[in-house]
Amino acid sequence: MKAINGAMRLLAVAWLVVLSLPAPARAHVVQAGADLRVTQTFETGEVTLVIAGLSQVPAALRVAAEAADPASLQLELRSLTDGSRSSGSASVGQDPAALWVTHTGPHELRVRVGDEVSMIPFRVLVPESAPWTMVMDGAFLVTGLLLVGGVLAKSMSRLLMSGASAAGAVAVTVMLLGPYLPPAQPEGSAPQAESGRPYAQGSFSTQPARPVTGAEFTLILRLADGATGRPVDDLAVHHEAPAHLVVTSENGVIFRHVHPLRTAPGVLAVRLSLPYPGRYLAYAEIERQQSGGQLLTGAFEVSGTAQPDASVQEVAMPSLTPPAPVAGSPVTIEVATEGQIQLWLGMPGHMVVRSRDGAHLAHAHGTAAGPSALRFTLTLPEPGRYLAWVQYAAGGRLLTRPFTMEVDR
Ligand SMILES: [Cu+2]
Repeated sequence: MKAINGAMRLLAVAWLVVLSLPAPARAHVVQAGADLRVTQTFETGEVTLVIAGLSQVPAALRVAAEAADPASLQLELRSLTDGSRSSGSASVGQDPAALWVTHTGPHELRVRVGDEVSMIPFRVLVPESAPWTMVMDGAFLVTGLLLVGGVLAKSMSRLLMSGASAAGAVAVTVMLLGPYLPPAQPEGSAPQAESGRPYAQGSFSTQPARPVTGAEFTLILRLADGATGRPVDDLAVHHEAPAHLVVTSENGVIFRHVHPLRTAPGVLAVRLSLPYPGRYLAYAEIERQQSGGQLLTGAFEVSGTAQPDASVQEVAMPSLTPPAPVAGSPVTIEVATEGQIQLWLGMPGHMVVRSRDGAHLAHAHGTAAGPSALRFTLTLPEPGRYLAWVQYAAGGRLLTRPFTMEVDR
C-alpha cells in the first residue's frame, strides 16, 4: 500500500507540473487571434494598419495606424455576413480605434485618408481548438480527479490507481501526438477551395491616360480571374500588403515601391507623381489566397518636361561576394546601413533588382548582419547589368539606396 501511495503522490505532482506548462503553440492557426498588418500608400504617405487579433466575439476590434508622417484615418467596419457596421477614427501615434464586431467571418474595413478611400477585405477569425485537444484535456481532468480523490481518501485502491494511470497514458499519448494531428480551422475562416485558383490577369492603366511630369495621376491595376474573367478579389496579405507595386523609369533613375489601395473589387489604385518624361515599367507582386505568388507587369508613358526631383537618393556601396558575380550562381550582397535597422514590412531589409531591359525583376529579403548591416543572397539568371535598390527603415524613416552591378557569364 505504501508503494501505491508513493506512486500516487508522484503522479499527482506530475499532473500539476503538466497543467502548469504553457499549451503547445499551434503554428497553423497563428492567423486567428494574431494581429493583421496591412500597409497602404496614400497620397500623404505610407500607413500601416494594425488590426488586432480577437480571441472571441462579440468584442471591440482595435485598429491602430503606424506611419512615419502624421495621418488621420476615418474607419468603417462592415460585416459581409449581416451588413452590420461600426465606425471610428485613428491617428498615427494615438490610441487605436475600437470597432464593434459581432460575427466572425468576412468583413470589409473602409479606410479614408483625405479624399482617398481603400476598402480592405479581411476575415475576423477566432481560434478554435481541435476535437483531439478536448480528448487530451478530458483525459488530464479524469487523471487529476482520480488522483485527488485518492489523496482525499488517504488511500488508493488498485482500481483507482489503474484508472488514473490509463487516463494519464491517454492524455500523454494525445499530447505527444498533438504536433502531428490536424489543427482546428479557426472560427470564421474561408471554406477551403478544392484545388488551387487560377492566376490573375492584370492590366495597368493610368488616369489621365497620358500623365504629365510633376502632376499627380492614378496608376490603376485591374485584376481578372484567368478562368472566369471576373474580378479577382481574394488577394492574400503577404509581407504586410495585398500588393507590392514597383514602378521604375526605363532608364532606372526613378524608383517607387508603393502599396496600392483597393478602390473596388479587383481594382487597385495608387496616386503617383513622376519627375521625368519617358517610359515607366510597373511590376505588381500579388498572391491569391490558396494560390501561388505572381508578378504582373505593365508599362506606361509620362510626357512633359523634366522636373526637379526630390527623390534622388544616395548610392549604396555594397560589398559583393564573389566580387564579380556570375549568372546562375548565388551572390551575397552586404550593405552598411545608416543607423540601427528597424523592421519594414516585417523584414529587416528589402532589395529589388531589375535587369537593364526590365525583362527580369527580383525581390530579395535581407537578414540583419549586425545592428547596422544587411545581407542579401540571390542568383541572377542572365549576364548583364542589373539595377538594384536596397530599402530599409532606420530612425523611423524608409531609406532607398540604389546601386548597379555587372553579372558575368
Ligand atoms: Cu512592398
